[in-house]
Amino acid sequence: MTPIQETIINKKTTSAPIWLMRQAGRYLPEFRKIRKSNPNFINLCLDENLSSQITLQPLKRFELDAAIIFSDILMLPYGLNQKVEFKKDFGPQLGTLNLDEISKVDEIDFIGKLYPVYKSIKRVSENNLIKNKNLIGFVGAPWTLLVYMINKHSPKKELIKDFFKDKFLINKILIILEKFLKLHIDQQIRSGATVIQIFDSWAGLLEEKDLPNYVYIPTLNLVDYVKSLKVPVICFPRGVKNYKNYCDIVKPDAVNIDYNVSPMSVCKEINIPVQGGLDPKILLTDKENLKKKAKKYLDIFKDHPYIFNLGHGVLPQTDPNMVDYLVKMVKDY
Ligand code: 1CP
Repeated sequence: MTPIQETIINKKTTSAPIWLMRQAGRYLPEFRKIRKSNPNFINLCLDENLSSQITLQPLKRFELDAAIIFSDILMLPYGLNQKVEFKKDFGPQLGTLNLDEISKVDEIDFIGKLYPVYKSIKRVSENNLIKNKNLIGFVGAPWTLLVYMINKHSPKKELIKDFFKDKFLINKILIILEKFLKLHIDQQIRSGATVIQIFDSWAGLLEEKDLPNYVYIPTLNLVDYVKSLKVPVICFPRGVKNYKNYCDIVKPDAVNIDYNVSPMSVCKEINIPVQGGLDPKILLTDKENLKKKAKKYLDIFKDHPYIFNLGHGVLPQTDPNMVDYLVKMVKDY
């Protein structure tokens, strides 16, 4: 068993494995070099040679326990023929959402469009650097994908007016998303992904009363599906107020917490393995502070199955030496 499987499946607490969200990304000069000559982000994700190289870049530098495949949650709407572009200093920009158009897409079309992602996963899984480590496949949760597909760009703090106006459209999209998210998860696992993480980055935009319809039920369906494939599933419902309720209803194998929740209360209230929490901004300060803040999480979770990670992705302005320091510190704890 890998260290992450020991933590999630055997509930081992003797040492915390570590990987970081956005560990392959703009803070690494070797990534920026590739990115510079590949201005089209979607095409970069679809280049199996480059995307597998990028996936492995952080493993060459740091003693991490997992790689996360270099792709994006928005490859799913792309696979459904909605236009997706990543604009510099703006973020994702999606095209018109045409229900007739996306209803026409079948499994063969979808797998055909995303085939390079699966080939890239296969390549990484065959590389020596991933031996006794996990390769994490991922999807966006239905709610978060719905947000991008209808809102068309990052909601930052709020949704477009009238977001919920067309309930018929929303329900149709949720049904289509469930089908293709399952397919995308299945294909990633068949290609070599050994853990699945479900990112619900915009769960925090919903009021409590809307969580069952848009977050709990659709995510529970996916979690049950991943479990049926005998692969551990980690959920990250960023920004939800009550992580305990979420875990009780959605029942993931592990939960990633964001940096606004109190790790102490989570440790007391939640009895499944926990991942993450540290504010990525701490990596922009100094080593002494980083050590202090990281140690806080390790101390609190010392008798709880815990995977070290952040409360959101590594920021582009992070110094790789700080990441190196953090990984070593967690390993030596
Ligand atoms: O060079 C660049 O400008 C690209 C930046 C970048 C990267 C490195 C984007 C654009 N996506 C990715 C890769 C990515 N995205 C990974 C794999 C690499 C890794 O983690 O090491 C993963 C797991 C994601 C997941 C993802 N994409 C999420 C969920 C996690 C989160 O950050 O909340 C979301 C919301 C996206 C959408 C997305 N992709 C990229 C951007 C700029 C955004 C929008 C974020 C926003 O709306 O504010």
